Amino acid sequence: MELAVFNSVDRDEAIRILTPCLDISRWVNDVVDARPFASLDELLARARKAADPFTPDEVESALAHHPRIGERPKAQTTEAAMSRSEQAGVDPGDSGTTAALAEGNLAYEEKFGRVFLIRAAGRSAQEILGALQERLTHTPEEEDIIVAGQLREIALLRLAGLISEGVNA
Ligand code: 2AL
Repeated sequence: MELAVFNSVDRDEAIRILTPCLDISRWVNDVVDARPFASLDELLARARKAADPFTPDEVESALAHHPRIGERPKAQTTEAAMSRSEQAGVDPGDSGTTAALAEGNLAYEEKFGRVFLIRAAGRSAQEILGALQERLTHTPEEEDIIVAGQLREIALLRLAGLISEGVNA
């Protein structure tokens, strides 16, 4: 969608467009109400600013929308399609890596009480597994910072993938 279109759709439609990037209504409303944007850079800068910091409750609720790495969501929603495409580097046919990821996910959930979250786009399954094993050694406080950063990265990549500058920008 071109930025000019995003700038001009009604508020409800703009909310509907942004929500699959990051389902935190404070963030969505902040970005939607800052329209119109003169450039994609300006939109992304605002989106980044509104995503820093998150409250712990915001992180919690946003994480509920992210499936585990290695478990590609099957739903026909924009959000599920984005997650599937982000996990393109994880081959479900590679049973060894899939099993190691499943085991790591479980260990992470037991230690930190929430799903392991990583920006998967552009990362191979081996890289993700390495990051998971490294992050298992962290303290909860260290992980709080990393998880918020990964949520931001995922949201901004999704947004940049949805909105283009357009020919007249
Ligand atoms: C995800 C997801 O859905 N997209 C992404 O980049 N990472 N999930 C996750 N548990 O890290």
